[in-house]
Amino acid sequence: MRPVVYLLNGPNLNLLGKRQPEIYGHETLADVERDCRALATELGLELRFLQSNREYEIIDWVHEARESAKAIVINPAAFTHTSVAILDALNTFEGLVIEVHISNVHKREEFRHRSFVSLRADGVIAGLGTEGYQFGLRRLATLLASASGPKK
Ligand code: DHK
Repeated sequence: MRPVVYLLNGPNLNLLGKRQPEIYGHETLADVERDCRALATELGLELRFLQSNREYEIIDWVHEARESAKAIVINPAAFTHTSVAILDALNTFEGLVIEVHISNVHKREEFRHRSFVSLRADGVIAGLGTEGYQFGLRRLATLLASASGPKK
């Protein structure tokens, strides 16, 4: 069975491509989903690609992932900097967590420098554009393969 990976996107990322393209680029979320799905197939991962503007929905998806997923890639967007609740949810998840930011949050306003989610993340990617999601998936595939041992 292919390992399940949840890829979660937070608020306003549904507007990717239209929203401040000078910061977040011209690719839409549908473009990102298409590319991530193609890569996940290549890497042998089963992808659940989700986006919500509602904090509780992201928390519910993390709870869902507890039951079925080996890893979570999460761009919590603005919730990165505010949500103890998402951090608490991620702390109940036993698999790998990769945090992705499209922009380099450290080059931006000070309030974006702090991430609650980084207190749990196994890896953090920032400022590599929407390609960051793909780097995250590649890294997970490597880690999951080494965790499952050599193939018989
Ligand atoms: C996306 C957002 O919506 C912001 O609130 C974060 C993040 C940065 C990103 O770079 O993907 O501060």
